[in-house]
Amino acid sequence: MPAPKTFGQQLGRRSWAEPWKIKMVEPLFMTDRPTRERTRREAGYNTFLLRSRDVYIDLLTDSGTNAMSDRQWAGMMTGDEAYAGSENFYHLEEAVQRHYGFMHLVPTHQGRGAEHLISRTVIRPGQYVPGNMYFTTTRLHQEMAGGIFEDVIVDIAHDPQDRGDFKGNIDLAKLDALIARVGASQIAYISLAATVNMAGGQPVSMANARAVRAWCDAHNVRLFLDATRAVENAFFIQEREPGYADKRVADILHEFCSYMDGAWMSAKKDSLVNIGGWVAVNEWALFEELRNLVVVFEGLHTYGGLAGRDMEAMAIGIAESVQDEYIRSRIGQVRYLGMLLEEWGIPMVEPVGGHAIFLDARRFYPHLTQDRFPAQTLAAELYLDSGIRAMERGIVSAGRDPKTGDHHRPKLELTRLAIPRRVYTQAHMDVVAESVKAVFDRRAEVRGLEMVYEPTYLRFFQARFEPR
Ligand code: P70
Repeated sequence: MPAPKTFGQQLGRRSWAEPWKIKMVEPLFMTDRPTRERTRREAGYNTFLLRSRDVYIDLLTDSGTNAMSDRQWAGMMTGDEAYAGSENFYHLEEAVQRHYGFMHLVPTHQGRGAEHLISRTVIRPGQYVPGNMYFTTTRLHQEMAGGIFEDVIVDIAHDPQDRGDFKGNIDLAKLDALIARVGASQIAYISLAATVNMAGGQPVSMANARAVRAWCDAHNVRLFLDATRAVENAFFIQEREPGYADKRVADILHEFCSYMDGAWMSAKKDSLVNIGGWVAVNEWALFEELRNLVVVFEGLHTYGGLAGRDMEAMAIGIAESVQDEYIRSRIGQVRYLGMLLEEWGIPMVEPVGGHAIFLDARRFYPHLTQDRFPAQTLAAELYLDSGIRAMERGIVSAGRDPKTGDHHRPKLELTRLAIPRRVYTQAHMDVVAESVKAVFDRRAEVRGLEMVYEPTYLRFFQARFEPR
């Protein structure tokens, strides 16, 4: 047997490790294959309908699944559970002002609460909302407020094999074409997400943010950021964009946000907490509207549906999330898994993005048409093989066109392996990689699924399937 080598040695460099150690552990349980055959059938072949106790390694989402630090847990104990004016609200406000740079903050229970508020206050029915690829809840709230989503992301975002550095960028020619067609007054705002979840966690460059800002100024259109994974986006700018290698991620994030009129946030991702969100803007009049609406749907404007302790954990999590060594190791772990899979020829979105590996189910199962739900099928197969839980991000997630009632047919038919922050180790990544490989090796035997129950809203959460 040749001498074993660490991963770093295999790559001809020194290995690195996470900048934290583990203080508390939570046992995992492995089920056997006959049990998983049953549990996946009972869950209608939909990983959202599995019980977590039947899951081994849970890569359903990086949302709310983060491990908090000892400081965050200590912060939880300082929760000021006053109905109004909680001290923790002011800590959160200060953290958002310092790191994201927005003046006025409205907390919400999570991201979609914030999407609801901003969509309702800024969209007039019939207006367009151009965005760099849709996100499920974002688009639904825009549509429920009467808006019409228009995809203005660069074309390469739809090509899993294009290795562009900034596949999340907005294509300004698409914005020009839209404005020529409908006029500036018919554009509610530009909806910019960084990174872009549905494109594979792909980043937006600083140059693009700056150019979109200039476009917005020229046409008097507002620009709002989905800041859910903007810290991860800042890491890619530091790594890839000329002039940013020597800047701190914290400073890059601040500059990026300075081009925005405001932002909404699902803090359950970047901010290293299990629940929480916010919307923040610079305009006072808009803030007043948001602050007024939050009391109808979420709670008073100093808690927005959260406990004081949740806001404290978020305030501390924000400061931890912008530390360079933390973010490098977070994205490094995603890349480690990506490197193994790439080496073995597994089809996926490249380059690997910030929060997840996105397997390319079209190339994984070339014999299945999109009507056989290849990405849904792949998630069900992975679960059967090892109890690993992934998420469909293809035709099921895309839903139906509200006008025609037909399926949206996204070019990207992906199965996402999202990596929770500070939760799993490199050994878990090895187990995941080997399971993906085992499923890939058996790909020819797979026949696809049929949808037998379809809910009205965000159907992917509760839809049920049967094997073909
Ligand atoms: C995920 C989660 C949430 C999310 C997001 C972006 C870029 C807003 C939100 C909403 C959870 C999820 C949501 C819908 C379908 C599947 C999974 N993404 N913007 O796993 O925030 O969940 O806090 O309401 O990624 O990607 P929230």
